[in-house]
Amino acid sequence: MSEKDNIYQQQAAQPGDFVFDDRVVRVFPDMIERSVPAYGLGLRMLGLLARRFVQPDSRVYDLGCSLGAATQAMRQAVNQPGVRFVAVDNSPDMLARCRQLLDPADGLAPVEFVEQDICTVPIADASLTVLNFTLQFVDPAQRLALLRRVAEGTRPGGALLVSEKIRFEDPFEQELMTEVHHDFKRARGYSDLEIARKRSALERVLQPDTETQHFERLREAGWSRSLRWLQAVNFVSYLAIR
Ligand code: GEK
Repeated sequence: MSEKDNIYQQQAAQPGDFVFDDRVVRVFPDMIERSVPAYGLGLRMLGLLARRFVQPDSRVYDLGCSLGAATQAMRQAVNQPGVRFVAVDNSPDMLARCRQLLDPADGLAPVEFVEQDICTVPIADASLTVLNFTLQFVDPAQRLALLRRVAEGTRPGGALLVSEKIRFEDPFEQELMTEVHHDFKRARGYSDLEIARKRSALERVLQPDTETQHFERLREAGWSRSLRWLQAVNFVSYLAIR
């Protein structure tokens, strides 16, 4: 059971840069559910996408897996034979908890846990790779190379799912979507102070791209088709096909 996220409630908490440490791990399910509109819907739909795109005897990568929610949604949906899941995260605390939560003896497809930077992890024989709200934390200068490496390690007909917080080119749209997102967080019980502190903690760590940047980079990285398949306010999910 996840604890309630009150990390930014205490007056003493001076936000440094946001890090995925043990304190975040303990509240993570509550934090992401109350911060990312349609996070749960995206996971439920991911199961359906996995059933469509995962190929027999291939690998499925969950890059920046956190507590393994996307891996688990896909494992529960996929019924193709010989599929192996690879769950990667560079936060030791996250991955340790992920290992505890995913039962390797649950009768579903096997999972390999890898504690590594997703920018260096080998990708091979993939039919589906998921970057569910992770690319936004990668150094912008490394994003293209990462997507290219994933493309090179993906079978023909395989897919990539990239969910991200995005930035809008139009200042009016950017401001409105930011406000609506803050309204969403307020409606889920976060105070104005918590919202402001989290925003400042994420400022240097989470660097959102525009939709144009996403589509152009996916094309340059070798993905033949890409499209937006889900959007809730400024949180968008793209599907790219090899
Ligand atoms: C979910 N996908 O629940 N290498 C490896 N892991 C990284 C890197 C990196 N370079 N940068 C960040 N991470 C999950 C949610 S959370 C999204 C993903 C959020 C990891 C980081 O440690 C964290 O666990 C995850 O990416 C981002 O479907 O907190 O907004």
